[in-house]
Amino acid sequence: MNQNQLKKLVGKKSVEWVENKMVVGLGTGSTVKFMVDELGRRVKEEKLDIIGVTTSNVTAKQATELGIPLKSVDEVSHIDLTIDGADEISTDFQGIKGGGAALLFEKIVATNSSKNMWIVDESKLVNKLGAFPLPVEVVPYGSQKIFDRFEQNGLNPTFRKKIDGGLLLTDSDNYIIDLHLGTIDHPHELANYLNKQVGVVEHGLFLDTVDTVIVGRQDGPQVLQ
Ligand code: ABF
Repeated sequence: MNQNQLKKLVGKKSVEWVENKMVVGLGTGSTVKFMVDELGRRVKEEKLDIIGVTTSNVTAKQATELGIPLKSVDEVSHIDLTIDGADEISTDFQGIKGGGAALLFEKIVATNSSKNMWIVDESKLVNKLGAFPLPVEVVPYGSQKIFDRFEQNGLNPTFRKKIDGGLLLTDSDNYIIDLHLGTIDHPHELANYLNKQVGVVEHGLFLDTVDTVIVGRQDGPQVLQ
């Protein structure tokens, strides 16, 4: 199976954990797209009675088109399970997310969820985080000062650009600075440093967050807990 088929495999598999009356956080990305497709099928064909809470305009559009009822995170009392993708997952279940520039809303939904599940193809599993550039969402005002400070500290920053070369804006009209670190030896220390930087809104280190990971393997979906 190719990468896309592995993503579809885990996207479908993950929906087995969704039960009637659940409030389900819907992540962002191409793997999640397959999950939402399957969720929409179950809502339509099995009359699955759920509420979706989205993390991006892209997912909201897809879910709406499939007839999945949606509410914002502030309109629900709780989120039973959030299913999302990830860019990297280390052997100790730490993650980097935000390749899709939706990390802020993804982390808001994830931190308000009773359970978090990540669905990935096997290419996302790494021994140590860092090969994937770490996304950091920053307020535009003062972002160049943050960029310069990251550069002085050897964090190899780049501004996330659109195809036309302009700076990408997140759903919250912020910028993304990606840190090209290679390896992250102490992710909790790095997260603490980033959390202290005035102007940093959020970062893509999702630490001590996930409960279950479903990995797309050639011999089928592997459930890790
Ligand atoms: C999303 O899942 C993002 O945080 C991350 O970038 C993405 C992974 O992308 P894909 O599933 O398309 O590989 O939650």
